[in-house]
Amino acid sequence: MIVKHGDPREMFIRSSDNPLLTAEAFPRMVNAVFNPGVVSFDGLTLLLVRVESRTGLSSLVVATSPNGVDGWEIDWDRHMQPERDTFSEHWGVEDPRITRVGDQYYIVYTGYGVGGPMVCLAVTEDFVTFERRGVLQPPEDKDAALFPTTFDGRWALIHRPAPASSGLGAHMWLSWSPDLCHWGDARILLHARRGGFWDANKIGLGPPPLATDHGWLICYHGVRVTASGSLYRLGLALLDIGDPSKVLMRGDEWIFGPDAPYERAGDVPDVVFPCGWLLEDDGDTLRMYYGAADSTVCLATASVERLLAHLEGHPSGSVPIANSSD
Ligand code: BMA
Repeated sequence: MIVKHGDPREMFIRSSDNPLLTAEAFPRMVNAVFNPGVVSFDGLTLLLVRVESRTGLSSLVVATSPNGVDGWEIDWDRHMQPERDTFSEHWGVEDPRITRVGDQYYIVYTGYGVGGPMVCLAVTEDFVTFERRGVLQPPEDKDAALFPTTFDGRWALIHRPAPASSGLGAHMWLSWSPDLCHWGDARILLHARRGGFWDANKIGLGPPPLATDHGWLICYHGVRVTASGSLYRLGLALLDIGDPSKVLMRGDEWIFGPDAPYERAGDVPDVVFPCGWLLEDDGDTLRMYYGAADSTVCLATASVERLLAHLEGHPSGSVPIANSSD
């Protein structure tokens, strides 16, 4: 059963089975399990879960369920361990976003190297072996995912470089590549807003973009820094289906934020952090999997139609807002 938490007008409804996965459910003693990528695989919902061990370093472990809600099996043998002798994964692998391309799954993840976090790619067909394809964007850069199609022969990557000068803000960028190896033509896709906004100063992509009849639906996190820590909340935007560098709409308000006890307390309190979502066969029900408070794996469900209607109904929804900064 799915029940809400908080206001009934919320668009994302939390699962009553939350948290779906906790560290205690894992076969080895680990510190935390969170921020999973998700795909439908072999008739099952497959999560690639970020597992933080008691060293503090993370790896990615497969968990599957027949219905995406309960009956989870944790497959410790299907495990993407960091290649600790490489410069890009010395301190672990984190936050996978998975894009299916034909029979292959492109996993864009954060490699935590001695130079800082960077955007890396691994490809798998079976979630048993993971072929490293290297670094897509150097440090500091994270919160990245590929689109499932090319555009005029070029791959598009959304990512979030963090400039050394923090006054510049951390924005979402779009970069292009003919071969998934050489990247360029980089420009800002969505600016972090400024001032009192919930998404002022620092934003980053959540799950990979979702194709809809109206465009690519984007969910992103915004970070509000408060006197007692950072608040991670989620907002929506829509990109042109043929040219994702065109931002068609962006909501002014956050649409999901920490509210339930398991989101408000944990290793990092007040964090909801999705890296994957899955559209059900009805073409409308969207299951969003997210890390709660950097501690557990949770699920919230929404109607795509309602999310799009929310964007349409917003003041900023009717005007192009690329390059908007206030
Ligand atoms: C971000 C990422 C996430 C994490 C979040 C909140 O920068 O590192 O992995 O969930 O911070 O701590």
